[in-house]
Amino acid sequence: MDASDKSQQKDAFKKEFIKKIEEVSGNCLADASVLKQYQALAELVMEKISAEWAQTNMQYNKQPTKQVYFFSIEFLIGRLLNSYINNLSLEEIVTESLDELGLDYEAILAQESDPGLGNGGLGRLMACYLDSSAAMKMPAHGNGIRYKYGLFEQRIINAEQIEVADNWLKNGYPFEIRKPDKSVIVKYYGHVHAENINGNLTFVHEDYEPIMAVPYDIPIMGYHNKTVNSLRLWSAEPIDGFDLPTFNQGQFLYAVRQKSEAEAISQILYPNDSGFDGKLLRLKQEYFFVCAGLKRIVSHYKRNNSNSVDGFGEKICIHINDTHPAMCGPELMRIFMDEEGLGWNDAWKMTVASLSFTNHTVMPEALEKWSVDMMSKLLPRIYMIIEEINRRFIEELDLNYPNDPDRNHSLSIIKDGQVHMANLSIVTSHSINGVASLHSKILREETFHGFYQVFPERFNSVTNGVSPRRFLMYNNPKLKNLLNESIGNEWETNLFQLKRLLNFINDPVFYEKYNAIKLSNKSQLADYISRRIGLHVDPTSIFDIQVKRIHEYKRQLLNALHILYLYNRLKENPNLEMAPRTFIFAGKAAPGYYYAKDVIKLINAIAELVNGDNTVNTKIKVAFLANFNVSLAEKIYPAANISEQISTAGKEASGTSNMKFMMNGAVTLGTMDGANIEIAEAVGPTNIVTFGLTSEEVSNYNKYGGYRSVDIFEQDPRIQQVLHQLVDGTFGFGLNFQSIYDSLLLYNDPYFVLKDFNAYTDAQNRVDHLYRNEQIWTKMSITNIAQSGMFSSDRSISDYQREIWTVK
Ligand code: GPU
Repeated sequence: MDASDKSQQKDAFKKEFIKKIEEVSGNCLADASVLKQYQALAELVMEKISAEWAQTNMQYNKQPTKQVYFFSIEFLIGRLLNSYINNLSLEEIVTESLDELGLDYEAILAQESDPGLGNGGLGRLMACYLDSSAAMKMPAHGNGIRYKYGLFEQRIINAEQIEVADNWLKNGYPFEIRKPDKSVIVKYYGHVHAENINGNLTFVHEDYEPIMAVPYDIPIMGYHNKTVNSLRLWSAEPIDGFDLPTFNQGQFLYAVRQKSEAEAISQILYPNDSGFDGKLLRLKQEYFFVCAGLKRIVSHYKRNNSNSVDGFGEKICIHINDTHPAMCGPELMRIFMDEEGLGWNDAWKMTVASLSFTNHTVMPEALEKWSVDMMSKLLPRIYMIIEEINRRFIEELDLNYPNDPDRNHSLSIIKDGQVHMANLSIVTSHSINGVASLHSKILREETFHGFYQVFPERFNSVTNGVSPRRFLMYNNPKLKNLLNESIGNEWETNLFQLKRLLNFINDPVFYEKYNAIKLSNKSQLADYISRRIGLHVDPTSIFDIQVKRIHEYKRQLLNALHILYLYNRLKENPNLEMAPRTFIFAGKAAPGYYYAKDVIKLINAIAELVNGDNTVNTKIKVAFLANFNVSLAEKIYPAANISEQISTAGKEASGTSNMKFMMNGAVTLGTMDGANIEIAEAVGPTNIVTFGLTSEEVSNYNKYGGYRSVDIFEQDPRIQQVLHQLVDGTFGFGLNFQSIYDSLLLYNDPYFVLKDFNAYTDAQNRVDHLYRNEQIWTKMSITNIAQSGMFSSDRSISDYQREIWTVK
């Protein structure tokens, strides 16, 4: 755009903005708080989106194409304002105008609450997939729960995690539209009986407890392409006075209790990541968004299809994100049979054609198994249908594999008083996929091997990906500019084009510019660290970062024990030759996961010890940053040198932070696990540092035994020293880490921390040597960016389109 065009647009924008400020605050610009500035900007942007949103919806209705719906109990979308502004190509107009008005764009953006409607990778993946679908003009929408309280806010007090409720809606949320006219009723409890209506056997659900599901829609905007899809989140409310049997004054308290019981359903996100705890309220949540979402999808489909569900299986893809939405299978069957009058076989064909399932973990404790007793009482009709699905499935198995009761038992959906949700998902879906190639292989060969024998054609693999808009372009603008000036901007819509960077792989001028940007990003993070925790860290030190949920299998403990060992070495020899390092951690532990909370305590205790010791703190520092969330993540990746991806091999289904780090030029220090393996293939062995047991070795130890952690302990004096320090009063706050000590020795170290310790310290030494050669390190770093194209979620979405949803 030419200069006079631009200045006209800016003038128009400023006028609109000042008027909006008056509307939302009743004040003139000079008296409006930053919060009001944010609200005004958000509303203005929302108005601009709405026109394109309506247009996209009209197009989808006019020319019904295949529509995909992601059903997920989590959507970790992060802040949206800056993404919207960039996706609308308004960033220059907005930032320059605000600047000319004397306002601070960054401060305005910081007013937005970061919706914590997810625990970690699983929920963030959904947000990246929505982002990519819109970027690729693909009709795909999200369906989930509008939790009133998102994931707790984490504070660190005396080294410990303290949880504070996350009231993200307290100032209102400008990017959602409440649609009470699209509310639906969800039915719990009651009884089902069969009735003969006009000669047809019909199942009638009576005496149920009705809950109202009210949808809120959030626009999901494509990149510079005018496509706006929808994320629909459901909120639970009591049925309003009209539908409730009229109550007299004596029933008032009952009505109030009803109200809070109804609202409880969408009150809070369960804070467990990769863990199942079998609570009734969670089961209510799972049915809640499944039932409400499907009801709306079916009625919308019928509206565009002469009031018939014919062809639903070919036109509508219901994608279930892990097993939390597994009741989509029986619920679709219920709708097709009880509401649409189809017979079992027709309903079944459409259901299986429509459903696909992604599994996200092989950890046995995460596999959902609901008690038959609970499920049959809460959801009598659904349970009935699951029983029938299972009966028919076992009947078919008997036909194909006669006299094989072991197989029947192992694949049964219902057994030992429990409903196995993964089995239900597999039987009701035409596709089952893992999230990285190793993970999919483990699903086929171990976790779901029995199902793989029966349905080999259903098994697929799609490696996860991440949004290059959020995790490269918008959070690392300096790098984005350097890329544009060096290789043009085609990479913005086709991330594989980053390969062109390989032309600069030996270019000293490029190196210099690149390293200046990395340093400046590190300085920004250093400032943040100093503001938040008062710790001064050196931006020229290696930024060695592990950020993710705290979990035994992710082995933050291995990282922590290595730091303690390095501390011991430096105490012995303060002149030890090494590049100074800053170890940075962030992540939340589930509130009831005591072991993980002890690990947080240990990291903070080590930080206290190291940072306060003048003989070592010029060489190493440790920072634990509280309250890891999407916004903090965006600040961290651009500043990283080392990406710690050190899970016990075979346990991390994919990992996605590994990809976000890589895109920002961090070098992976990792085990051969999840997507690390594919990163290693993409960059080649000289551009990654790998170590440790392979998943096969881990699996063999688990199957056949042969690992004794005490043997390692007895042979390795370094390990003896650090483990003693856990319990001998080394740490302040009177802290003692007996539980960790016991798990490593008494309970034989189930995640092979001691087994991999030596390999990890070797790998850390290699990292130190590589980093000290600036030429080599820069080359490694740039190669990682250049090869990160395949980890764009745009690539994942096109894999799903081609292989699973068969959308053109
Ligand atoms: N994952 Br199951 C979660 O974040 N939460 C869960 O409850 C389950 C899995 C993660 C995997 O641990 C991670 O490896 C993967 O990259 C991510 O899902 C997305 O697939």
